[in-house]
Amino acid sequence: MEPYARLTNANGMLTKPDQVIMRRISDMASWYLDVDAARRLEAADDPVVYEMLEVAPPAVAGELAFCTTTMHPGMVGDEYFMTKGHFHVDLSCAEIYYAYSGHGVLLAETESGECRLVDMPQGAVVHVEPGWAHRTYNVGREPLVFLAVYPSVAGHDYGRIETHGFSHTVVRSEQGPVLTKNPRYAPQ
Ligand code: S6P
Ligand code: ZN
Repeated sequence: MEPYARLTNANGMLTKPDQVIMRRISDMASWYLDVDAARRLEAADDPVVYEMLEVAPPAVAGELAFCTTTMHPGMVGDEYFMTKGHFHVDLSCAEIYYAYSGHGVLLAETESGECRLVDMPQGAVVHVEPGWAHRTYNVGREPLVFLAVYPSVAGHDYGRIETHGFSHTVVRSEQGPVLTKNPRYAPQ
């Protein structure tokens, strides 16, 4: 029996997605610390930041969905290219990430603003606990590809991140990627 889908080696994308979503700088320019730098990138060539390929069975209890994310390397000012980040609509839903190639970090945060940074080098398996919002940064020079597996009933709540932000974000430093406070964070 053939596998349901394959991660192709060149770019790590699933071979048979139900849904493909591409996010460019213009989809989230105002989410970066340096909005002017993001707008300049948008005006230049509006680069693709990441692509998501999802296999989504019906949203019924017990079912699992999975998704590969391919994040391109890049910076907006000193901040690494990042995903939008989300809470699951059903806060009881956890998630597992597997880092297939490249080097990322995962920023996870609770509703009360407790914040954790998890290293995601190639081969890492990361458990996103129920109730934690999560966002990924590509902190390497190559594309970052990771697989996410989550209950198909989880749902994705981007609105709360758009309105409140994360309390911290991840920027380049001489010591490597570090957390810095988000001055626009609005506690929930
Ligand atoms: C889904 C999982 C990932 C993200 C993807 C893009 O629960 O966390 O597949 O969807 O990495 O991030 P975002 O925040 O734009 O959905
Ligand atoms: Zn998720």
